[in-house]
Amino acid sequence: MAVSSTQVQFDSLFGLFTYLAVAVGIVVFSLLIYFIVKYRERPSSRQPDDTPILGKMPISRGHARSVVLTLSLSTLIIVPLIVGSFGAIDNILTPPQHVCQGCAIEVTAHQFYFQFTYDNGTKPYHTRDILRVPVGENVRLSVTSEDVFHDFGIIGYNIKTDAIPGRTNTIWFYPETTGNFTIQCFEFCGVGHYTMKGTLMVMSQAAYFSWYNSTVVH
Ligand SMILES: [Cu+2]
Repeated sequence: MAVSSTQVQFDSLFGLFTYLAVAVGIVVFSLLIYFIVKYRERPSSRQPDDTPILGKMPISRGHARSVVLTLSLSTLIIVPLIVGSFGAIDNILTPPQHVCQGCAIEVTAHQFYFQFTYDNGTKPYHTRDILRVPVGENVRLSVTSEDVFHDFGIIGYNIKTDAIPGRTNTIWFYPETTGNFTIQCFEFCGVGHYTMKGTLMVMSQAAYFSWYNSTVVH
């Protein structure tokens, strides 16, 4: 089930990698088994003609055709993976210019929690480990850090980015379904790293905007 734009994109890319890897694996292991059986040692076996022998010039093999074939097949497999990967990176690193009021949020990492600041200045304290967003809207996060390197990640969304002091990394996503998802720091940042968790709460638009409009700026 689709939960967010990023999850759909990365899952389909992961699927492409997996299917191609399985296809290559089947071909490689089938050939391996076939050749093991075909060229097994028998009483009648003799050395192949091109066996290297000390003191003799090796016979040139001239397998240009298999080189061309191997290179073309590898290229055919690798090109879609490269194009898919760069497409996904480009998509995730190009946030929409305009997001709705309430959909641009700053994420500031601290040892050991994430502080979320909404675009009206709201900075929830008592529920500071909850990131609220509306379903069905593009959401843009500007991620930075106050102290050491952290990494902000949303597990179910297959998305994360580094939180680095003095630098802002921007990511975005489009939540497809309401629900709660785990936020976690993905970079060892000190003794409390394991406690550095939060919850992404994807709310219905009505519930989100009534919460957003009820917030007061501290
Ligand atoms: Cu951390």
